[in-house]
Amino acid sequence: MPEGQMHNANALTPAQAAQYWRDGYLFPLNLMSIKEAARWRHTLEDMEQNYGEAKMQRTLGTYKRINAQCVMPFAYELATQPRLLDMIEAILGPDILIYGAEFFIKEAQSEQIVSMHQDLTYWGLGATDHLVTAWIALSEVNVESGCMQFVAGSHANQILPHEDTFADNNLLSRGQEIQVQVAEENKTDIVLRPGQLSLHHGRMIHGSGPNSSEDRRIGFVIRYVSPEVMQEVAQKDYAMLVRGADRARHFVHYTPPPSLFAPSHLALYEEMREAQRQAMMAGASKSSTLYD
Ligand SMILES: O=C(O)CCC(=O)C(=O)O
Repeated sequence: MPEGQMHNANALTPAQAAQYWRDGYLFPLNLMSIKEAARWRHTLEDMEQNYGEAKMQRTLGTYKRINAQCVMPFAYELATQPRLLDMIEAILGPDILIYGAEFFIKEAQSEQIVSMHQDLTYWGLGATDHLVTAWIALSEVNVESGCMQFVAGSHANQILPHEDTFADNNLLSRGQEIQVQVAEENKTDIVLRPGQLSLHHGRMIHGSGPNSSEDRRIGFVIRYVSPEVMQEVAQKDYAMLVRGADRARHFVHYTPPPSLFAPSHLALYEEMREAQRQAMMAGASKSSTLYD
């Protein structure tokens, strides 16, 4: 095994893993230097500047927000850094699939928010414990720029009722908002410097406020699952095996993208999007710009 690929059993200490299971989240974890984070940001922004919208079936916003790992090699690369997978292994065990990866970007001085919600509400994956999200900061992430807020211990709930608001300034696909009041003092601000990350459980109650800073707030977000997770609403679902083995085979596997927006993977992207749309938009009263 090449040196850089060696698994590091100490990526999280047992105490950190226990803290994740107790609180439903863990932060801040150091993944890369500020300089390295700036390099990934540059790769992202270079793609944004050179995107030829006219030639593509979907807006870049859609490709950034849904399954970026399927069409952007650098997103796949970011999501499979050995040190990051070591952290995930400490939570999920040795068999790891990527369910999805996306960029959550709030432009400078923007009103965009994410209402308080639980991720698993509309994914069709049940209320599983075997899904963890890594949220990597590629810019300064603080209260001013609209960091996430988590409610410690809220993953102990099952999936609670949500209401679809479809609000224009809400970054979620249905603008879904949890129907429980969360007291301000129960929210923890997830402040991260570029290159740090947080982990959160699929039932964690969380959201984020507007970005009133002068810079963009950029998060790269990856959802990892272990093989026992299963799609229960859509007819089929897709995931990429990135460590260990998948003996359950609940997901259709696929290979990493060979190049940016490779035709083979754009076709696959459409298949995946259609399958996942069945779960994401089940029972919705309106269509969503992300899943129109
Ligand atoms: O980026 C944000 O502010 C929210 C992201 C989020 O809800 C998530 O990653 O689950």
